[in-house]
Order: sequence, then C-alpha cells, then structure tokens
Amino acid sequence: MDWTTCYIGLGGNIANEHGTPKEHLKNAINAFKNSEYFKNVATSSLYSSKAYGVTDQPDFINAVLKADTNLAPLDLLDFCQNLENRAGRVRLRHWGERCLDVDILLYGNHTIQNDRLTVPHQEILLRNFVLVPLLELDDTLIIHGQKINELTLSHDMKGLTITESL
Ligand code: ROI
Repeated sequence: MDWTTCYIGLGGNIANEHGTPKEHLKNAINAFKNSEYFKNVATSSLYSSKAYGVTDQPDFINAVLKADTNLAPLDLLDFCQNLENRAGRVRLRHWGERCLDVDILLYGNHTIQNDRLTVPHQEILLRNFVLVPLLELDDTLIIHGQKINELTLSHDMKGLTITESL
C-alpha cells in the first residue's frame, strides 16, 4: 500500500451544540487518529489567532496535523469535508466565522489543480497561523520552492498565542 505524507490545516471560531472551537479541533484530530486511512498522526500546538481577512469576528483556534495517508487526494478531501459537516458546519459568509475548517495544505510533493482542490493550499505562504504550526511539525519543509524556515512570517507570532501543547 502507498502512503503519502499530508499536512492538514484545522481552524474554527464558533461554538455550537457539537462543542467549542477547541473541541471541534480535538474531535477532528481524534478522527484522524482513529482512522485506518492514516498513520503516524502528529499535531502542532493549538493556537489562538486573531481573525485574518474579515476581522470583525471571534478569534480562531488553529492547528496543523501531519499524517501519512493511503487516501488519494480527492478521497482525502471527502474525509476532511465529512469532518467539517460532522462539526455542524454552516458557512455564514465568505471569509467569515465557521465551526470547523479542515483544509489539505500539502499532499506529498504533489501539485494538484482541479475544480475541487488546489494543493499546495493557495494561501499557505500568507498566513502565520498556518506557517508557525507547520514549522513546529517540520522545519525542513519547502513549499513553492521556499524553505518555510527562511520566511519571516513563519516566525511571526503577531496575533498568535499557544493555548495548548498537544
Ligand atoms: N483567520 C484565522 N486567524 N484563522 C483561520 O483559520 C481563518 N480562516 C479563514 C479566515 C476567515 C479567512 N480567517 C482566518 O477562513
């Protein structure tokens, strides 16, 4: 069986009947850990982060998960979207608040571009709440030819606080 290392971005900033943002993230992390489609699951710390983009919304909880997966990219996307749906996700507005976002950041060294999926994730190099936890998991990562360890934003804690080391 073929295993590919993937990195998944997790984020959320609203509570609902399924839990708080932190609980949404932890439930998602447990789903990866308990699934036969993943092995060697590792997670960054949980970060509290100021909302990026549309700023008049609650702070987010963000983390990055690393795992080896035997799922093909679109099956991995289905798995991630299923977790979002299970957290009771409703999209209130574009770039707005959400219970849980589960985004494929990287899938091995693959570049994927189709109507459902862009990998590496388009905004990856622009967001410290993605880069800082990614660096925590692997300080040798290269994305779009850039060593993330050499990017200023990967070391920029502006708006970010570690709320829990997992
Ligand atoms: N801002 C932060 N801090 N964290 C996120 O996960 C996040 N996700 C988004 C938008 C609303 C753009 N801003 C975010 O989708």
